[in-house]
Amino acid sequence: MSNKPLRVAVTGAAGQIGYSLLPRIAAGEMFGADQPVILQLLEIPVEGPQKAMKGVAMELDDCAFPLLDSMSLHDDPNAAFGDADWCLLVGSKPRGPGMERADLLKDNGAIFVGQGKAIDENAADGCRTAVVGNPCNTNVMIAANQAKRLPAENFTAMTRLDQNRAATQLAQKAGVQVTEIGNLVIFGNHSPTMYADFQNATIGGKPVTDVITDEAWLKEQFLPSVGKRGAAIIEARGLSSAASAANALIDHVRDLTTPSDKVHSIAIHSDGSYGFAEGVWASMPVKTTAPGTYEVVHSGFDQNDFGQEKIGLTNDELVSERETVSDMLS
Ligand code: NAX
Repeated sequence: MSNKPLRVAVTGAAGQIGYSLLPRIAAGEMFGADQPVILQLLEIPVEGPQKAMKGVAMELDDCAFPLLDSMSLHDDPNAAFGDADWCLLVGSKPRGPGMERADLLKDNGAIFVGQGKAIDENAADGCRTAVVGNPCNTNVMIAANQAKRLPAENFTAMTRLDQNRAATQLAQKAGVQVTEIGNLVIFGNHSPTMYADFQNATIGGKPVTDVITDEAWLKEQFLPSVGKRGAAIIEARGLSSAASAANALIDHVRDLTTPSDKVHSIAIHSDGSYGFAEGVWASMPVKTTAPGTYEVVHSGFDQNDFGQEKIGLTNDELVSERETVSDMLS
């Protein structure tokens, strides 16, 4: 094993996504079977989460993962992001009962101001950051805005869980394996306004709309069901998605570090493609051109009036989130 270990910082290490995610990173599922990793774990400076993070680290030790070079545990983002090649920002404050979305945006925004600064000052040159903590599109914008040393393109947010959810729902409706679903992309915000673009997706190489001819189901059941799947999981499990979210982050980073023609959904710094406002972080189709580097895919995703309207709505929400946190952007 001759590769130099990658330094991977993970926030929210004692949380439920962290518990599903960390063993899979240490097992090589994110960065490859010949890539050792150093895990730099961050939790809030509070006794309970710090103690729980130690317990997670003990379990990782007990797995004796050959690829886990070492671990360090932190309560300070400056130390946790030191020389990090990847920062996986999972931890954030959950929405409490009666809390307005604007309050959630501002409370979490403050976390991502601090973490963006800490990444700017401490992470490796070329560090890539992926944000999971919600509201992830706006949180990543805030962090990137603080980290001027690094290009905005190095900051992404996760919509892969939404893509995976949508793929399975289409496959189940059509009665085929999920591997038959192609060209399926999420546009916009990781929120119920997202648009799972079934009109350009394929099933067994044919347009979805040729295989699933029930347009009312696609528009009135499929789309809301993908957008509200997180709430349905909470209703069923009493807890939010964790194993599927960790799995989606594995997919997100693995596909972003593996150059190929495969199209996947990630929320990126908008250059105005697909009509998104410049400078918001919007999910759209990309393909990976070099490890950690992507380009927006333009062909194959033409939008009719319905698609344009949906993209317009999710863009409006992203713009309004940006306005809510404007005092955190310089
Ligand atoms: P948990 O509440 O189980 O864990 C979050 C952990 O983050 C806690 O241990 C907490 O102490 C820690 N934390 C909070 N602020 C921190 C900070 N400033 N620095 C370091 N650690 C901090 O939540 P979990 O289920 O793991 O979910 C984590 C985040 O993922 C939430 O914001 C959640 O909304 C978001 N999700 C995003 C998804 C996506 O598709 N983008 C889907 C799944 C998930 O809902």
